[in-house]
Amino acid sequence: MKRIAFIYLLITFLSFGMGLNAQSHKPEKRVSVNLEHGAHRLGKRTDKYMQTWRNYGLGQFIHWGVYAIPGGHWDGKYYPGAAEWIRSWKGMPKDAYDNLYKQFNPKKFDAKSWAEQAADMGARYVIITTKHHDGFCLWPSEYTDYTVEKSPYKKDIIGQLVEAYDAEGIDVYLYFSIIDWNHPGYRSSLKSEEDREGYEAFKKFTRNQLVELLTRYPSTKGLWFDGTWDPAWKEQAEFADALGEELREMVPGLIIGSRFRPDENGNRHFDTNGDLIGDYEQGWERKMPNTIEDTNGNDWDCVMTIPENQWGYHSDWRGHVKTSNELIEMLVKAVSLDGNFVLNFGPDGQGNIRPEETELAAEIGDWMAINSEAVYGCGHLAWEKEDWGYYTVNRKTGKTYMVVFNTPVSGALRVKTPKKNRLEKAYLLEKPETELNIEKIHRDEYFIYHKPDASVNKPFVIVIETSGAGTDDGNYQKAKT
Ligand code: H76
Repeated sequence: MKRIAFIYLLITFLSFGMGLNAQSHKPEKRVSVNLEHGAHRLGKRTDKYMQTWRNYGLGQFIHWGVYAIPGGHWDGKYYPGAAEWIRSWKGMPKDAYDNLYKQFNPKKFDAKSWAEQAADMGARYVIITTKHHDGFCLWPSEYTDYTVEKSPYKKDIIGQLVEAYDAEGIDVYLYFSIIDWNHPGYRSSLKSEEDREGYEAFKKFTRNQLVELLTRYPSTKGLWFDGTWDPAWKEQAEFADALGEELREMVPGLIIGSRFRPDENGNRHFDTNGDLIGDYEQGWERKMPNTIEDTNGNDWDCVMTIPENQWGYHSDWRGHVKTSNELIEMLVKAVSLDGNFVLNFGPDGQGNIRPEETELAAEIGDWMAINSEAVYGCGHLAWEKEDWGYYTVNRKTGKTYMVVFNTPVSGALRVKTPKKNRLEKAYLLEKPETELNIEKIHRDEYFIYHKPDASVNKPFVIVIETSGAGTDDGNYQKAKT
């Protein structure tokens, strides 16, 4: 048995090569072994809950916790890492960090205004940190004292957010970190019997907290796990599988991505056979696929920070900060490749959303107010990719959109339709009465002429209509949405 496992590992190593360093890339070469804790389903989930998820397009991520108080600084020193990781920094005294909760009193926190802002931006779902790696709980957990209840603020933050986002019709997903620097039994890896004993207690605690969360907040639509790269967790295939099933039984249609349970060989995201574990691929963090092939035909989400790598509040953003045009492009690109785009917000220690985020949310919201039709309920259209931007197609109606980010100086936007599919009509989504000129160049190849006014500095959407074979590419239909 051991020998077989070794040979298997060797083959895996040789055939997958050294390039496999990302969190989740499907192994090139498929093998087929029987797994008890591998993928429990092949292909996409087709139920109504997952269809709702698939059609969100845009989501909001919230990272909030006691790390928002130091905001990436300690003792006048600048912490160059991600603000929510400051406790792990050598310049941060752990004791001081673990006592920050005694100052946690966000007087400006107003769940309703956060939810309204997210709705105005066009977010259809939100992922909220219930507990990040530091272990601080934003709900009054009965399984630890390290919670908001013991802070001067006292009140249940998750409860307020769930209520406020529910009221806005924004579906709530709970972020939960498997790493917990506060729990005495927590270990990143298990090196001794003592470690293992402690970790058993930690596993019970983890299970209890998750059951507690779904019991307290039954409108939760899914769980977004993090920190599951720990070697200790990678040994917990059986436990995590059973836990996942238990949680799924609590909430009909519960959605859990691929960053949760490992298979029995410790493979994450994709099991030993190369099949996706969980309901969608959860490895596109601060990066995106470039082609539909990169997605392996799976559902996926991309979670994105506004600066380079800051999730929690860092008072001093350095380096490139993304603009609304960049973020809108990422959103549309995600939708065009059958994914969701989730934009992160890191409120400060008082509960304010920072002004930069507020401005971007408003700019994205202004664009969505006009163009969201090309986002919601839309997915991939398997036409040749063009330099001007991205096609999206409504999964139900087949209505087809060109979202244009780069206008050529000629004003001629190339469209190549699939065989026997004629381009009949093109008009601006914003001004449906303005028909755009279409010129046929070769067979199946057309130019649509449109050059926006020089003052236009936002992407725009052209609706196109075809006749003949129809726009059905047979690809998005597979999802039965
Ligand atoms: C690394 C890491 C964590 N995963 C992101 C979603 C953030 O929570 C970051 O701290």
